[in-house]
Amino acid sequence: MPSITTRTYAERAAKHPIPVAKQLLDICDRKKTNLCVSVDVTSKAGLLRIAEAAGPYCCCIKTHIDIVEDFDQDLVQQLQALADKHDFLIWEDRKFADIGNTVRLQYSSGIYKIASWAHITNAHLVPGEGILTGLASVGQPLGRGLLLLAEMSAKGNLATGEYTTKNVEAARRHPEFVMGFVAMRRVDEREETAGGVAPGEGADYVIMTPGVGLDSKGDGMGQQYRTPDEVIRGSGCDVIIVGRGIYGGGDGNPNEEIVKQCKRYQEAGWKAYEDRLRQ
Ligand code: S5P
Repeated sequence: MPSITTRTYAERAAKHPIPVAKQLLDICDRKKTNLCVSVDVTSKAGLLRIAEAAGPYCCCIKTHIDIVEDFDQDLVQQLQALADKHDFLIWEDRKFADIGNTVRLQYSSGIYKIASWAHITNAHLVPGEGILTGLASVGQPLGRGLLLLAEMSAKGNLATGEYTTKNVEAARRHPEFVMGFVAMRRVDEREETAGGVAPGEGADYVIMTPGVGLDSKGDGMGQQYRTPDEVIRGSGCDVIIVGRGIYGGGDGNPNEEIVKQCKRYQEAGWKAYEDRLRQ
């Protein structure tokens, strides 16, 4: 059985049991992009402007909806319309981290009603597996997918070693809902090799990787950047997540600069994927 990293996005999409993971892999194949753009701006107009500019070049737009000062339901309706128009998924980077009953309510209710519009969200395993039961009770019936933060990009983070392995083990016990990991490398194959599951025979997890930048190595606040080639070809991850490298920080670059940077990262990410398939 070939390792996951030697299969194309299209081959993986064709066999993927989780509809939203299948959809994401299909978009990567169709649009020839493994770029997820992280839009971390604080205004509704800024978020929509950047999503409109970046939409044609990415497979996914990642939001931090709780930083938007003038949030309203119209924002998510407009974002959903852009997702349909440009063929991308929406990932709300909520990083849930509480007991099952609390995250169930945080995911479904309140002002944001995340589950009603975000195709993907993510969670920490710190509270134990009840967090997965709680989130799945809301997200699974809606066809949503979850990423576990098995590793993180920032300097000195504690998501390492046995904690990372526990994330992969927990994911295997929730195969209908956990579609993959935020991680810095192919954490699932390391576990497969160590745990006696032959590479490729386990579930197909989508590895989405932040800390990607072509011009900078860090931000002075702990973030650490690697290149698309290091992430996709070198470490076997599937999707690059790029924030400030594209939107530029603050209220965001002008549209022409966003388009230019999107094309640059899309091209670099796709070349790294093609090089990986040839390895
Ligand atoms: O380990 C992580 C996990 C995430 S989801 N490190 C991260 O940086 N992120 C997120 O990715 C972070 O919250 C931010 O939204 C994005 C990286 O942004 P950038 O501007 O540094 O590219």
